[in-house]
Formats: sequence, C-alpha cells, structure tokens
Amino acid sequence: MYNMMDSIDKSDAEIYELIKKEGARIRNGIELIPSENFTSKAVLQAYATLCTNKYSEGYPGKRYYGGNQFIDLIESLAIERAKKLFGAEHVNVQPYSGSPANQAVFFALLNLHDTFMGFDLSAGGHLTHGSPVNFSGRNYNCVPYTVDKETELLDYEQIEKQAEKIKPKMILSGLTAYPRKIDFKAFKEICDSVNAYHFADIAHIAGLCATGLHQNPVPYCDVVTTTTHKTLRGPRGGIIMCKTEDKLDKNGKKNLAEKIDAAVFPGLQGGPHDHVNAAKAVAFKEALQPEYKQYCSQIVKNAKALADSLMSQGLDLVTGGTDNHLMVIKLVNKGLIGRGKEIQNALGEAEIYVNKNTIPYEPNTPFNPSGIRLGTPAVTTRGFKESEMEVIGKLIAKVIDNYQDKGVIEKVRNEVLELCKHFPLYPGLDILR
Ligand code: DSN
Repeated sequence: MYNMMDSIDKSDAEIYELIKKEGARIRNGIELIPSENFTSKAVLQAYATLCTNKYSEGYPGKRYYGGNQFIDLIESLAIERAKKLFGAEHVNVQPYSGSPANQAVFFALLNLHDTFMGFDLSAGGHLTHGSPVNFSGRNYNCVPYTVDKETELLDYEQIEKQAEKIKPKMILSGLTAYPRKIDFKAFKEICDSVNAYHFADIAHIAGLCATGLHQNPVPYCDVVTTTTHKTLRGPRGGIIMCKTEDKLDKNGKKNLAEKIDAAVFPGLQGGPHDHVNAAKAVAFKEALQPEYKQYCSQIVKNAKALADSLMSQGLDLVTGGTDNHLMVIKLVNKGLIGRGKEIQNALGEAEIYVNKNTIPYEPNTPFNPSGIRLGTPAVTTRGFKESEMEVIGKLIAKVIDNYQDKGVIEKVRNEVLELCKHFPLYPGLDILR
C-alpha cells in the first residue's frame, strides 16, 4: 500500500479530514464532469515528491539556479515524450495550466488589441477563447464565431466568410462543450487563405487526438495547447506545442518556438513546477502505451452509450449526440429553461457529478443556464463500460424528471452507491480506507 497521508493526519487534522471526505465523495459518486479524470497512482506519486522544492527558472541546460542536473533530465523526458505522443516539433511543458498556456500563446503571437477569432463560450468555446470577461477578450479584439442555429454544428463556410471579412491575425479552434469532431484541416485552410495563425486548444480531446480517435491538429496548426489532466489523465497542468517556423514573421529575430518559450518564461511565469513536470512525464509515458489507446476508445464508446441512453429517455442533446467524450443535455424540451443549476444540484445530491452549461443560443444566463454537460473520461478510468452507461443514463433522466422530489433522488443515490461499490477507486490508497 502507498501511504500518502501518514504525516498529514498527525500534523493537520482539519485538512486530513477534508481530503478524506473528498476521497469518499469521489469513491462513492459517479464523476461525469468531462474535464475531470483520475490519474494513475504513479502520476500521483510523482506529483507528491520533493521535486516541488526546487527552483529552476529557465529551460534544460539554461537555468538561473544551480543544482538542476536532475530537473533538467526530468523536464527533457517530459518534452521528448510529449513530442512523440503528438508528433510535435517543439514542446514547452512549463505552463501551470491551460489558461496560462493560452495566455502565453496570445502574448507570443499577438500585439495588444490585435484581432482574432475564437469559438463563442456559450456555444462550446472557453473563457480564454475571447470572452469579454477574460484577458483574451479584454486585451485583444475577439470576433467570435459560433455554431449554426439549426444544426448546432460548426459551419466552416460561415467561419471562412467571417475570416475574409474580419482578416484576423489568429484563429483559435478548440472546445470545452462541443460534442462533435473539429475539422482542424478546414481551420488551417481558412487561416492560410487570410494569412492568420492557427492556434488549437485541445485541452478536452488531447487523449483522443494522441491516439488517432480524433484528427490530430498538430500538423495543421502553428500552435497547439492542452491541459494535461483531462483525457490525457496526467497531473493538473498545461503544455504548448508549436512549429519552429513563424509563418507571419519568417525573418524575425526569434523563431516561433523561441517566441513561445520566451512568453512562458520570462514573459509570464517564474519557476516551473518541477514535481508537476515529473508527473507530466509519467503521464505521457502511460499515454504512449497500447492500453491508453484502448482506454480512449472506451471513452468514446461509453459517451455514445450514455448519449443513446439519455435520448432513449426523452432527453434532447445538443447536435443530437456525440462523437467525442462529452455531451450537453438541453433542458428546453422538458420545460426547464434556466434550470441547469437546480438539475446539477439534484444530480449532486444523488452523487452524480455534472456541470450546468450554456447551450447554443442560450435562452437564459450563464449562471442559470439551460444545459447540463457530461462526459466519460473519469468513469471510463474507473472501469465503467456501455452497460453501466445505459443504467446511468436512466438514473440521470429519473432525477431530471423528478428534480424536486427528495424521495426519488434518495432512491437514485442508493443505486449509485451500490453501483460504485463494484468499481473501487484507487484500491489500496490509504486516504480511501
Ligand atoms: N474548466 C475546464 C472545463 O471544465 O472545461 C476548462 O478549462
């Protein structure tokens, strides 16, 4: 048994108890938030190491502090493994997470107030893709593109027309709540036609891209970012992948890779989190194994099974289904416009964890939206397969149809607890005893 907690329980009983409760929550519940996952024990172990103590501003072989001979090797392994996983020319593994990674890309490629196009947040983009409340929308001029009102799909002809009119310096492709495949090649062609950078944020679908279950954007992009903790199943963190050549600045003093590195450090960050980079390296090695491809393929099968089950119970899904790891339930046909928060809470009481989400052309507000987003990376790690997905779809529908009925919620909760007992999480980990 790996005893991670034998010191905290003595030195900080309050935090120990709370971590234990969080352990019980994830063990007893069904985790369907599509951006969450459960790392391997090896990743947790690498994360919880003394590498957290080191300072190593700079890059392997070019540090501002001494004593980095082993940190250099750790970071270099993380870089080489990420390059292999995605076929990338250059990788920076230092971003603290996805938002800082995206911020570094903006910093490297654009000047303040430059115009770019990003995917509208309410239709499936991310805050850092140009939302007016985020640095990306406040410091740069974002002209968002969105999905077609009827099909709820990205309409590449429309995006191309918009790009011709706007002449953006960069187009950002990527998703956090779009349940279909993205045609990164089509985005590249649009970018080439208007001489714009193509930047893809694949935080959600990185694992599917690395294993060929989704088109890999790396050949079609100038820069690609991803978090490392979603489908990639690594520690909390981010990475940036890019080409070396800067197509809009071929004779500049720095090439694209140098610009990205300089934007991360010294541009935005200080010392890299070396314990996290060690854990990233472990996760990338795991993702290079054949079992990881099987895992990703099961994520997609499970998502389809869950979507089918929800639809068979009369629930409407954005775009009518899913091609990836996530789906968004539209509560509109159930007369539940703006009830996403209540439904999220009712499902939470039944130990089914999801998040409220806007739907395309949201009729209500982002805080009280009309959708529920769910996904299968975490439950697939736990070992759930299609038959469990069918059951879970029915349980979710039961809660949605009776979200104010405490008796029904309690019955569903008991079924959830029973199901989870058969799929132990982190067996042998001391915090979950
Ligand atoms: N917060 C993440 C998500 O849930 O999609 C994106 O950063």
